[in-house]
Amino acid sequence: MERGQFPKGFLWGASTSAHQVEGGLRNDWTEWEKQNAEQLAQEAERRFGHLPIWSDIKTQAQNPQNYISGRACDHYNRYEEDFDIAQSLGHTAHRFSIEWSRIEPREGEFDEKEIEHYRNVVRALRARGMEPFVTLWHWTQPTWIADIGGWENKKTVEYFLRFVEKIADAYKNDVTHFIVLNEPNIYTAFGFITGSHPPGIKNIFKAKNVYLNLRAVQKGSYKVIHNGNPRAQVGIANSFMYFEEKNGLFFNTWIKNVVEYFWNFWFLNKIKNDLDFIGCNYYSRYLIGLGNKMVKTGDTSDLGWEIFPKGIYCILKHLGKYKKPLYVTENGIADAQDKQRRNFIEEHLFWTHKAIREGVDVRGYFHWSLLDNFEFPEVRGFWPRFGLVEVDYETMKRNIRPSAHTYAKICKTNTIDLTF
Ligand code: IFM
Repeated sequence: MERGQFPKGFLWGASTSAHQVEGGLRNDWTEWEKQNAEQLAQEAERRFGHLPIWSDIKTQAQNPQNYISGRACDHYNRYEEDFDIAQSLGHTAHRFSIEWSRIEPREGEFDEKEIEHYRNVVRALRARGMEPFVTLWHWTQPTWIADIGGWENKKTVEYFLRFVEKIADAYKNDVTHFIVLNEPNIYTAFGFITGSHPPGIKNIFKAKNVYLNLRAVQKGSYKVIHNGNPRAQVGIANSFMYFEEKNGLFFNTWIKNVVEYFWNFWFLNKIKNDLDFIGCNYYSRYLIGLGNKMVKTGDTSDLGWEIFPKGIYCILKHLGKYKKPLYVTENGIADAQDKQRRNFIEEHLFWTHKAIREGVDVRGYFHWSLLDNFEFPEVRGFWPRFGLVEVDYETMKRNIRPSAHTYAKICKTNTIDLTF
């Protein structure tokens, strides 16, 4: 069996975000969830009825409680137990987000206890030999920010930069890797164009303003963090989709190129001079264009997303042209039965390794996610199971899935099987 070696010091880990795992939050999303849970439960069949697993998820998806993040995984109280598991699985890094609404629950009032909490989180990781990757914004805002119009309001840029300054200063001796924004493209598209998640607006002009304000904070944060912490490495975790035309129609190729540019590269091109590294979140391929598709499509996840491992290679190769260190900051699959996750991991890492062999500077891989969690894009709720570790939401018991052991072998040996 031929095994491929990853570069020395390659970081292996998993990602989470505060709203999805911590529990006990009060922010703009928790308020929106309370107001919309009933309706989301009523719409479940329209949204998810086409999925092959519909009969398994129907009861949960039609229950309003599914749409309330509530206790989530209680990770806020159980992070040490969760990091013990990650350590036992050979992880050498971990990505998590700091929740702005905890740090600054009211305008200008910074909660020192919460700052201390995240300092303890960072130290708990370091004590277990894991490098912390700290995301500063994973879509949620304090309610007072929502009250002034959220990201539509330029004032939010100012407030966010003040929060970043506070964080950069508080953790200047503890944190090196900061990810300012998570997936500004997904947040803006679902929050302000399709309206399928908070704040639930459908207005392309507002979307444009939000996107520009997010661009301003990504660039501004780079300076703010470096001022306080010259050693810091500052990046972004963007959603990159692999787009392909449905068939060879000229129009389809043209529209595919336009969509690809605006989704994958427009934001990145605007901020590229204010980045130390690029984080790539990759999940699936999307076919674009008119007419019947002529390309063969593969298996799908519980969410109906096509599994297309080669896409990660194509995207990493393209990102290599930016000549910055790259990290795969998210890659994973909703797979409650854990039947596909093992192959998913091995195949995506096979293609990642190929990109590295061909000279692309990829320095780490973070699986999404360490734990099952509240799947909040488009408020899908608790039924999609993305975790290496299963969470029983009644007892909060953690159960390591078999695929997590496959991934652990890769992490511990820093190699993958090239002949599977
Ligand atoms: O759960 C999300 C995460 O919050 C952002 N990236 C995609 C994941 C899966 O949908």
